[in-house]
Amino acid sequence: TSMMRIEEVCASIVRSHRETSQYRLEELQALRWKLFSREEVHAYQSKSMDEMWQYCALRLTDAVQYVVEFAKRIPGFRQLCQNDQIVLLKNGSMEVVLVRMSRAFNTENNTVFFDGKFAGTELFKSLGCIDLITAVFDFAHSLCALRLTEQQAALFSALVLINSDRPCLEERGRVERARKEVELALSHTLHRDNQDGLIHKLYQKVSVLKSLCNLHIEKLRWFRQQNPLTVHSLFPPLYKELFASDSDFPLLGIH
Ligand code: 4D8
Repeated sequence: TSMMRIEEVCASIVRSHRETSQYRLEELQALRWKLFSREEVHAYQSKSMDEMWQYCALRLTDAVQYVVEFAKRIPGFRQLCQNDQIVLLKNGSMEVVLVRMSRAFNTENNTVFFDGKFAGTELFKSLGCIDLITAVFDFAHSLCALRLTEQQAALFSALVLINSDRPCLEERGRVERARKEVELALSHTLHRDNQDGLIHKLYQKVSVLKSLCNLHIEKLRWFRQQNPLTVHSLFPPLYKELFASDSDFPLLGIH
């Protein structure tokens, strides 16, 4: 791979990230003072578990859709066979949402931008899985501590997605080659920024992401046991396809 190719891949991934982020970093920064009031937090806490799950599934699916769009614009992704595109998105889209969450996270008061204002963990109480929420917030906090630039965050997101270790890939070699390019682009950027040490810290984060996603799926199973009809009839099809393994909806937009 030539230097020019690496620069090209780099620029293209950064552009894709920028074009598919719902909010610009400056926008989120400017909104940091907008916190939910005590009464508003109480209103979320008073929702039924059912209602809060539905709402969060909707918000999460919205964020996932932007990640699907990001994936489609990563060099090489659209050239993979449909099976492999779906495998990568099924396994990686939630991970990228959690990487993106750190952009929307305020470490000064441990709040995240959710539904128009900044919210702490207590707002999610009625979900009944505060351990998941706390773990997700802790992760956002630790990723923020790395102080990634937008460019680094973009390349790290692509690296999380183009993972050739995912089970059930049909053309693993092609995924490996696409991944190599992303890896080169990331290490090139880090080297230029004089931050070669960061790469190890980023690779450590990958395993945390995996365990968080497993915990989310475990919680969904637990919720579905109690409210099977809610999941079946009221959750977004894309959410079910990605996280509730037994459904067979076509992944939106991948054809
Ligand atoms: O840019 O799309 O506006 C989280 C969801 C972020 C989950 C969203 C969420 C995000 C995960 C709602 C529920 C991260 C942004 C807003 C909605 C990612 C938790 C908080 C996006 C970045 C912050 C700001 C609950 C957006 C983890 C798990 C899901 C269940 C259904 C229980």
